[in-house]
Amino acid sequence: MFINRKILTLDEFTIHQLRQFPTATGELSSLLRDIGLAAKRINVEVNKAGLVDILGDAGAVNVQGEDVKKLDVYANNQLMGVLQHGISCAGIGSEELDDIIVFNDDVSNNSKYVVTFDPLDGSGNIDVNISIGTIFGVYRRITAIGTPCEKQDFLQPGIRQVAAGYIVYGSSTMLVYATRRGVNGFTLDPAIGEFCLSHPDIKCPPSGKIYSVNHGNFFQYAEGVRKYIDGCQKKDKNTGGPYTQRYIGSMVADVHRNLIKGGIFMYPATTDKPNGKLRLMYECNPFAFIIEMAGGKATDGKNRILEIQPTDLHQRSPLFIGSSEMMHELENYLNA
Ligand code: P6P
Repeated sequence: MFINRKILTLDEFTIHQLRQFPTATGELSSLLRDIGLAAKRINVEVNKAGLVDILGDAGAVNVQGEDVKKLDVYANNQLMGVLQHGISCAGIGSEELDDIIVFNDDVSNNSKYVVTFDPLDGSGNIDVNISIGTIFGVYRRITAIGTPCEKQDFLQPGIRQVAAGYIVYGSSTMLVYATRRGVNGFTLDPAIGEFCLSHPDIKCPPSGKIYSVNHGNFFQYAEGVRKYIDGCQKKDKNTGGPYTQRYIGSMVADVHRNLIKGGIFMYPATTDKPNGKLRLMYECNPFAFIIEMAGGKATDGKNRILEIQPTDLHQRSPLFIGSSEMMHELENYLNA
């Protein structure tokens, strides 16, 4: 009987990684598997979202007599649940919650990591069936093991992440995560209910032909940004233009495409949003870690995203992220 050992599930992959580091405790591998479990549960509900008229919208009671929750609340609860009942996480910071959640039980207090996440980014796109995603970042806590985690464990620069990743609920459901050993992508096989290694050792192409930005805000952008966007639209000696413009309005889908194909994604500061729209801790930092581990770059227009010292769990940051050569082209315009 032929057993296809080439297809590694997420569990097999993380255990294989663990075997290469005999001194590792396995906590990070266990945490990543926990997130994978939550992602599978979220995926089931996201795929049913189109049936909300039948199954009932948030606040309704479904046929099983359960309260139907908004999908992002459901996603938040799934992630919080698996992490609280795992062995690797002392607490979480979520886009859905005003403050951090300190799990404060014996097992959690003895855990090494804290996790920030946006449980369902782009959830406004659910009712028009556009891809959405979950984004997460993992930090090693700086307070003493054995004590409840604290806010300072979360407000660390993104360079202190030990892992980061996302799940994109699209034409297929993919989980991509980065550690300092590289970036790997796993596609959910519904037949066996497992994430299977489909994109090993992802590298962001150093250049590409795609630029992603909301043109509706064009006249609110700084002059250097507007000049770069012009350069993307025409043959320009300072850019590889003309490029193709692709903007889904769902960051996980846009950045995932540019990670695989090469490209640049921009959410600049605008006059309405002088600090940009995207959140540093659970949108910009995780993607900046992933893109840098894949060979790309991420800045706020001036500073490397991963070196920004956070002061608030929900602070926003402008974001420019993507292929290294395209980011270099952009910097020539921003620094002109
Ligand atoms: P705009 C979704 O709401 C989100 O946070 C990101 O996923 C997406 O890239 C961005 O906002 C879109 O914002 O202002 O262009 O609609």
